[in-house]
Amino acid sequence: MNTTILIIGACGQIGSELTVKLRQIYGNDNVIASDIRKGNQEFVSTGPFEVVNAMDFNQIEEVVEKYQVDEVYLMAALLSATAEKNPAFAWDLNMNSLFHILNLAKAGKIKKIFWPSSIAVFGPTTPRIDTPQYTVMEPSTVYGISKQTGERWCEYYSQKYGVDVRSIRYPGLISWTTPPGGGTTDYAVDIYYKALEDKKYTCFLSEETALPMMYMDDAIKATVSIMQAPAEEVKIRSSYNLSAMSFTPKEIAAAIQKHIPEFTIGYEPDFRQAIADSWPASIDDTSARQDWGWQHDFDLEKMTAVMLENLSKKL
Ligand code: AKB
Repeated sequence: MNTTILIIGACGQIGSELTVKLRQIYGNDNVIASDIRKGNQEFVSTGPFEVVNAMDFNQIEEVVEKYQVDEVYLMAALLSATAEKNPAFAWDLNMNSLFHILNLAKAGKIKKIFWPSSIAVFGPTTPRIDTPQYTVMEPSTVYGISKQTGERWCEYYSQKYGVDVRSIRYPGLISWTTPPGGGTTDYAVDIYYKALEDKKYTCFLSEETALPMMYMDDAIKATVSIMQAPAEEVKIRSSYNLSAMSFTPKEIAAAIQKHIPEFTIGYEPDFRQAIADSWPASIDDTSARQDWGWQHDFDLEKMTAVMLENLSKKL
């Protein structure tokens, strides 16, 4: 029997690549892409697309019923830097959308949910190096508070109502297809564009700010893999730590200079420095590796080569 999937937030940074991947796996007609507005990505015309406001329960329910949706990937969210500028809206969007999907699953209208969490669930009192799966969590950003609260609700719905919800704490994600929007880790995408276009980049974080990062192919692989894992392997129903690499702005600049020797970087930290300083520098993801076999493929060198090669063709 076919699995029918709805992706909410399909035109965003993760959603775009996830839609393409899931259509390859499950077939174009079985993966319904949706977003608040139609994007111009190629996938928009290769399969069903619906305009859906993630905050509107009725709209989501209508699409779920129309296509007899089995699984929902809820990728719509306001990220850390944007959320600080509009806390009330960030809270409404990030929480209401999650409740809508959890309640549809509780009512038996969908069978499985993917909901992304983030390293932002950790805060300044969390151990920063090799941050464990279970540790102090006192997030100091609106985004982090919404993700941490969301994790608690996921676990609650799983335990109380048997909802099959699966989640990953994404680190900063780096890709060349769709630009990210409003994150603190997004400098690590922008730097590649500026290296190719201007041969120089001014970073909004200081040179020694280490953060956990991941190439998008790895993030998509992890997402598909946790969703395809047998239910009993997914032992954690809040969210899994996930890790691939960790680097500072100075280190990514050095990796780029191996390909573009004339590239230079300067530093002008802004309000995003405080957000980065409250997050882990590196993550211990032993549980994901043990429970459902997570393995990453990309390190900083490999990712830099792929990013520069693809972006230079695109720009
Ligand atoms: C952000 O920087 O807000 C996101 C994240 C780490 O969740 N990329």
